[in-house]
Amino acid sequence: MAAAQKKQLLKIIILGDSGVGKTSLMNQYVAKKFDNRYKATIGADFLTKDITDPVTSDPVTLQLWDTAGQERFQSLGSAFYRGADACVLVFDITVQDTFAHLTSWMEEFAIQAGKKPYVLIGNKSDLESKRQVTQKTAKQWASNENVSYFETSAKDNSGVELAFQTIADMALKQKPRIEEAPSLPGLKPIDMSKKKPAKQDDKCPC
Ligand code: G3D
Ligand code: MG
Repeated sequence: MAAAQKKQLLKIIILGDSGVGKTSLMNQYVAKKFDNRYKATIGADFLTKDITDPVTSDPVTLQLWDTAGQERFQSLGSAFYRGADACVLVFDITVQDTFAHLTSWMEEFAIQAGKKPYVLIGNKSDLESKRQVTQKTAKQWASNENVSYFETSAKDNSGVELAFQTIADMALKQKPRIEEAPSLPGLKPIDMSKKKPAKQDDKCPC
């Protein structure tokens, strides 16, 4: 019988101002595998999507965490961020303020989750005539922060798959593989270099 496959779990959170399209993007990405379990205790929704690790071909479950609207008050609570492996930071290309607030979202993520990969999404690319943030400005911000920038439309499903696939790949690369998991807690490796040398005058009974 074949050995059970190891399954990696990645927690990816989606951040940005209210109305930028976070929920729409997640629904669009997950589409065919919708899981709307509501986490009443922490006030957040997550959806799951199964993908395959492009390097090992092992199965991976993406757990995509959406807010339940609390982002209006910028208080998502530590449970939302806890254990996050990566982040998708979203603004709306038609609303300048949502771009101006990116830095504070990014800083909050860094404080709460530590140094983890993230990507930047400029959403609503179908509304080109209403654009307030140029591609050049957004790309410059992303380049300064050393992150990838994607323009998407959750409405016409453009660029969505690529953006989420990219962040999943980045998160997988920085997360230890299951078979590389650290050794059992409490067991320290023995440092042989610190072992006392045998005394010269030891009487050997043999
Ligand atoms: P949020 O989860 O970030 O708060 P939502 O944002 O996903 O709830 O989206 C907010 C509004 O923007 C919704 O419209 C939604 O339909 C719209 N929207 C989301 N993504 C896009 C997009 O790519 N293009 C366009 N044109 N609209 C988008 P309503 O009218 O329901 O408030
Ligand atoms: Mg929402």
